[in-house]
Amino acid sequence: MRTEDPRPIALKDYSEPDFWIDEVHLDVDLAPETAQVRSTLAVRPNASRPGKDSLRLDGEGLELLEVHLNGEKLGPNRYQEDESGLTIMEVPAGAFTLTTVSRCNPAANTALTGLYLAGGIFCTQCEAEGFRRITYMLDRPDVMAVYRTRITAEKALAPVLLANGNCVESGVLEDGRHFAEWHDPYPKPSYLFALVAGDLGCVRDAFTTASGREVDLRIYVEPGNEDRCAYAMDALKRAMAWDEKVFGREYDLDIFMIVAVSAFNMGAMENKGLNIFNDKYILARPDTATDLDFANIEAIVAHEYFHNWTGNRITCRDWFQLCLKEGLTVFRDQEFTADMRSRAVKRIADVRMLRTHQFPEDGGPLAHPVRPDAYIEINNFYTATVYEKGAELVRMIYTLLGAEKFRKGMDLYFTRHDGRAATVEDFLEALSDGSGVDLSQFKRWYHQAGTPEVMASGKWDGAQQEYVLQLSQVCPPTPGQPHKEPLHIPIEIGLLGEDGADLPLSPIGGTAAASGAHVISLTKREQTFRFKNVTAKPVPSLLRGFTAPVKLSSNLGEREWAFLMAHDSDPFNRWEAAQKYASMILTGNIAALSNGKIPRAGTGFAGIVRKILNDPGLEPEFVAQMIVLPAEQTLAQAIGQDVDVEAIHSAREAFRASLAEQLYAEFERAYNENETPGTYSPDAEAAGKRSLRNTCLGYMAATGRADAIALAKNQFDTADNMTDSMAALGVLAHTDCPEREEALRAFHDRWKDDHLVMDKWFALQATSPLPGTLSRVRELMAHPAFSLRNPNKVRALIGSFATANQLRFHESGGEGYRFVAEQVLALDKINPQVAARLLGAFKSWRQFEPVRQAHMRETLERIVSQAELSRDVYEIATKTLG
Ligand code: B3K
Ligand code: ZN
Repeated sequence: MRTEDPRPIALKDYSEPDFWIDEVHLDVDLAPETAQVRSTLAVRPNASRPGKDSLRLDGEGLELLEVHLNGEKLGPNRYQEDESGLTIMEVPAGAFTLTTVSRCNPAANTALTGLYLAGGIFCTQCEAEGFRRITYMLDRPDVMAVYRTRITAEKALAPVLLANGNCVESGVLEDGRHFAEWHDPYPKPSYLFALVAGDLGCVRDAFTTASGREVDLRIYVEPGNEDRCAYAMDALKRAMAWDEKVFGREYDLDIFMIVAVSAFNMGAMENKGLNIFNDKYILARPDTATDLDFANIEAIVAHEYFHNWTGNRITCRDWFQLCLKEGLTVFRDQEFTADMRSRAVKRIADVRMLRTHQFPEDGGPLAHPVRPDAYIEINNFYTATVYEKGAELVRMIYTLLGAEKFRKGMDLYFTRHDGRAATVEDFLEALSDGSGVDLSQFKRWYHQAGTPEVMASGKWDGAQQEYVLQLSQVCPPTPGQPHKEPLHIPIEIGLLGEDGADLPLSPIGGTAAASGAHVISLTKREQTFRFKNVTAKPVPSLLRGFTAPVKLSSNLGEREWAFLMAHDSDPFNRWEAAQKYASMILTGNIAALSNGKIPRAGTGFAGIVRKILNDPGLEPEFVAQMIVLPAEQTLAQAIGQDVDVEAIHSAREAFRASLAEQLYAEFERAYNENETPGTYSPDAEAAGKRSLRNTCLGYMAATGRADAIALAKNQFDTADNMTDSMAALGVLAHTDCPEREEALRAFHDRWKDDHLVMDKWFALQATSPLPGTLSRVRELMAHPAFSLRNPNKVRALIGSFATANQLRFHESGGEGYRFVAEQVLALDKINPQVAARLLGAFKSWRQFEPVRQAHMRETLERIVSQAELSRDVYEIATKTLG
């Protein structure tokens, strides 16, 4: 906890460590309340920082028992201990071994970082700085060591003992105790260390790598959950094969293990050879998991596996380089999903995610570059900017280089830096050297925060038969960065002729990027691009595939958006046009509502939706995406200031109902035609049908017609899979109808002993737009299945309320804000990382109308005025206030 205002750590202050540690031997003796750790470090001075005679190690919350140097026990005058570590004085000039014996208390560890005991399982989480809560260490990613870990525990308490690498020895001891010893031959930073011990069931499989290595694959779960691992295992094998094929990367140990635990601060963790997962992202059975759960499992299993090369074999020199592993690995998992499922749908989902989470971050008080230059608490920087925008930067490089050169650059990156801790500069240099493409201006993307705005204005010059496209870019100021330099922005474009087909593009001058005639590079503040032989006035399709994370504005009007929505050959831009068109109608209707005017019914829009619903050539999931209206939060962002959440909600609901009235028959037909009879399969095609069907159900129910509600009730009663059950329950739970409570109760009674399904039940109620939602959320906090100590529960109930229920979180009296703040403060004492995450719900506070703004400011000020805040919450609260 904070005693004085914490000092930021800055990238410019980076220096190499005074010592290197090449080997770590751990001997961990586990009991719930005392884990005793004997650690022996092989230390050697860093030749580039000579003459250092004291060694400073990180250590937090440890009880130090003994210190030995080269086998000799040191008296207390030879070392000094304080709250953040241990200093050994007068160390030898050459290499030496240092042994410490210390204790920590896993059962009392509610922060879930370091070594903790939850649900009867001992488990570790070391990234970013958790290892120092297990034992004393140079706990920084540029110190890479080979680890040998011996675990001892009572066999009845922990029959399974796991750590990184290969198991080299195990055996039975006296008094019902046993041990296992693990050795990981690959040098790694301490943040990739892991240990798990407990009573776990195991599902096994095998994978043979391209070079013939037999890999033993294991998924460990709570006994009883073995029947929910098949999909994760299948995804793992597909990810292993994909990484060999697409990136030429093979797995490098004889065993790969995944452990699923129910108390985990985030999604999963890529510890070497021993990934630890939030069980939400492993366990799935058709009756307990939705299609979205299956898709997330596939993506996250792959993401963590891909880290073995991008993160583990090549790690980060310091935490400022976090995007080096995260942005790159997200890009890799996005490509994997695109190859496994539908590329178009995946791109839409990723851009949706970027816009809902990253754009507000980049445009608000917490804006920071993809490579931040300072932090107070590094755990606050596992952000949408580092991850999602970080992935967009890699994607832009991919677009600029083209597939072949990108692969050459990546190959060079792997050979140059394997086994090392690298920087963003190293990455860009390898990509540039490997491809021959200059990325020097591109590098600005990594240190300049904020979402660039690109303005496009196109004109057809009939006399010259040319299309002239003027582009300009600006990037608004962000905290600490008042002035911005122009960025290198790849923009894919197309021109549509009268019939809606693409015209051949002939750029004039050197405007086309090397890799494709349709990608142009905007590098200056203002630039003009010309295309010749354009014989009739075209409609431009700009930023196809969303080739750059920018906000694009243009001189296109509703007519052109409608045209693009109906015809664009680029599926992303077709979806984009639908969103733009809908957003134009909706923002108009929101203004109309506030001025007492009549909102538009959007018959033109409905007409195109009708055509899309009737087009058998389109994949169902794409159709579903095309017809979903922009979310309330997206509309709030589009309006940008003085946001009135009630007007947004009412206008959007009214428009949904109006579309549903106009197209009821079509929705009903699509509902019936997209049934997926027979055995449930989680594949993308079947999932797409369910998605479209359930989107149609939502529309029909928006009319409030009794037959639509009855249809939802019937689907709820008869569904044989969680996707259809949840979709129907969602409709009922968010509608003021008599079936609501009954369905919620039935669902509860069926699933009350299943903690993952109960999270869905909590989230559904927390996201209800009905009045009374906040009091329901308060009541649910007292439900026996809820606990502030379990991050999934907090996210399901409080997190969904704060971040996925714009209408109710922002109730005009400020009750929603005060409630969430109360929970943030209570949680801060239990788990600061989860508390700080939750506080993120306030980041866009300045975009709301004055009364709400005042409530939010007051709430944030009250948080900041608390005496004992964690660094995590302190940093987010003070920065949010600005
Ligand atoms: N690397 C971890 C995240 C660690 C978060 C630490 N606060 C999971 C991932 O990105 O794959
Ligand atoms: Zn990651």
